[in-house]
Amino acid sequence: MSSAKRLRARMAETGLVHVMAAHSPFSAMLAEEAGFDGVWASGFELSALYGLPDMSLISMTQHLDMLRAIAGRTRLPIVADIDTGYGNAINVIHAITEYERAGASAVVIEDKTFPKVTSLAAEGRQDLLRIEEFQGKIEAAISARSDPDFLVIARTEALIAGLGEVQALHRAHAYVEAGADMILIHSKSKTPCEIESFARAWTGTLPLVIVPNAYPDLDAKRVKMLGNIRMIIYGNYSIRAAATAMQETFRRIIADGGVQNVHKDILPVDEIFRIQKVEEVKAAEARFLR
Ligand code: SPV
Ligand code: MG
Repeated sequence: MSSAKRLRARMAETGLVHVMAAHSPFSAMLAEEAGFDGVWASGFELSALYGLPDMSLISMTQHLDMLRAIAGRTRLPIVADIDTGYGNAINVIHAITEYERAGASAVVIEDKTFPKVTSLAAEGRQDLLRIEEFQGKIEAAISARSDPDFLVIARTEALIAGLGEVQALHRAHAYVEAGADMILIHSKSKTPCEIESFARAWTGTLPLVIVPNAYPDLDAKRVKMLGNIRMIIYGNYSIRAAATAMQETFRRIIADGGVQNVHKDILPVDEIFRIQKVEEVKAAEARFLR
């Protein structure tokens, strides 16, 4: 069974899948161990990993290379964040071919203009594409996939751009018409009200995807009550968690003048060995090195 088919099956079985952001194979392996249903190859996280803002600065090749590496070390389905699709519908065709081959199970493509500005930035420049043009990009994506289970998720940034619910619903319906498999509705509102209101007003046939980065109070219990959200993407929690731990540890080492105190509060090396699956390599050594 393809990983895309597994992702669809999991969604059908549980009604709601939990997808954790990953910026590396290691973070994806931790997400798998923790019990997530999939990983989000986040543009924000990979940009941050390179020390860059999420503004179409990292290339498709950089993102693909990381996705391929992630796919090599986890069995979890990967939802790829392809931003605006790296250009027009022709770029999208190329991107879908490459992402599918690299091991993605799904892509999320957003209706902003290239180069994009990260969604959560205060007063970010948020220009949206004409609806017809974005419909063309969705149709191009659908036509380019080879596995019919590969998911094309259309993301509208209408709420992010401040255009309101009516425009967001209008765009979402247009993207259903274009053949998308799911609709991602994004919001930077600090409370879940905007997303809950959209979900209640949504009469479209397709299920919704949300990214509760700005509105952390919308937990799975509340999401399930809305009834039409099938995927939660924890969009920047991996890099934020890693950064929290590194900041704290680095500060303490400087303050303490050494590692004598922090060493007991961070993972022992043996635990890193376990996650790296050093045992497998040792077994291969015992068998093959002569
Ligand atoms: C990402 O993780 O790259 C996203 C989610 O697209 S957000 O940064 O909230 O736009
Ligand atoms: Mg992104």
